[in-house]
This record gives sequence, structure tokens and C-alpha cells, in this order.
Amino acid sequence: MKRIAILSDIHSNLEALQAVAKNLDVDKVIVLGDSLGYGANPNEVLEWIKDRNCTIIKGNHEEATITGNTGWFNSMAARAILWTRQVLTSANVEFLSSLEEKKLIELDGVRICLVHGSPNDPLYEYVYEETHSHFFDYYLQKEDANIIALGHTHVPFLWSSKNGVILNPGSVGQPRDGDERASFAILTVEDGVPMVEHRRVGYNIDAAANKIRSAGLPAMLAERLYDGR
Ligand SMILES: [Mn+2]
Repeated sequence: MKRIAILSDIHSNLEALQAVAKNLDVDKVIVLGDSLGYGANPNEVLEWIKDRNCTIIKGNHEEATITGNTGWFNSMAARAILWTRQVLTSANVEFLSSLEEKKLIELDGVRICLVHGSPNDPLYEYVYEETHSHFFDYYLQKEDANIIALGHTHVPFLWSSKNGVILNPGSVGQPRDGDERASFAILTVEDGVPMVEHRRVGYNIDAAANKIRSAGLPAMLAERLYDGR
């Protein structure tokens, strides 16, 4: 039996990541992009990811951090990207540049496709179950995968058909489904059969929010953490 933690959209929120990491009893950690942007601890989050030897892909915030092109972002997100570019160590910039946009991994015969957005548009397309579920069987066949794990919307879901499973673990560092607790998923594979369980953990929002304010990042980025929006 293998147990895998699937995390996404950590967004430089070290307090949320530490709460998730506590008692995390898994063989592997997968990170679906947007590890930075919005929050105040991009380097510390990337160090954790490297220390845990996570399987990680690139999100749109990594892409903007590398290129400096914030054309896709609202003004708050763009300010956070520019701030992140100023504080990021050169080793971490190099690490971000090495990341792929899509990865297919195999675990006990189960093929898992990892993307931040969608399989067709890995960095930018927002996939909500409500609007995209009619594409899901097509995604699974096209990627030749049993599971597709994606993030980007910060809204968790789990969908399945006879062809496989599509899941979004939600966001560790900036949930947007109205629940302010950090969101992630645990995938268990036993005898080639996958099982997915979503989890929520509370964390010290005051500490994360205070760091965002002290860093001079937009105050709204601190306030929204309390609402999970
Ligand atoms: Mn994100």
C-alpha cells in the first residue's frame, strides 16, 4: 500500500504548510504548482518542498515569477509576484526554472497525470467540476491516465467514472471555498485501486496574515485568509 499527500496552491503560506505537514504519514508528497505568490514565505516553502523531495510541477505563479510577466494577474497578485521576485534566492529561481508543466507518474500500476490548470492548458485554464465535468472522460483517455490531479481554482472536488478519477485537493495556503482551513488530499493505492480522501486542517492565520502585512504586501491578501475566499 502506498500513501501519497497531494498539495496545491501553497502560495508562500508557511503556517498553513506546517499545519498540513504535521503528522503527515505518507510515502510521497506531490505539489501541483503555485507554491508561491500572495504570501510572505516563498523561500521557506520552497526549502520545505526540496527537503521533502516532493514531486512538483509549475503553476502560473511560478511562470510569472520566472518571467516577470504579470499580464495575466490582477494588481494584488501582480504586486505579490514582483515582491516575490525581489526576495527569492537565486538557487530558488533556478529550481523554479527546472519545473515541468505536466508530469505523468506511475504508482503501483496507477497512472497519475499532474497539472496545475488543465491537461490542455496546464498553466492557465481553470477547471471546475460544475463547468468542465463533461470533458473529464476525454481528459483521462487523452492523457492515458487513471487519475488526473489538478489545482489552480483553490476549490476541492473529487469526480470519478469507469475511466478514472479527477481531483482537485483544494488550496493549502489560500482556500476559496468558504472554509478557511488548509485543504489537501491523501491518495491511497492498494492492489492497484486508488482511494482519495480530502482533508482540512486549521492553522495560525494571524501569524500568516501579520507577515503579509509586515512585508508590505496588499492587506487584502491577509484579510481573505480569514474568510477562505
Ligand atoms: Mn493559485
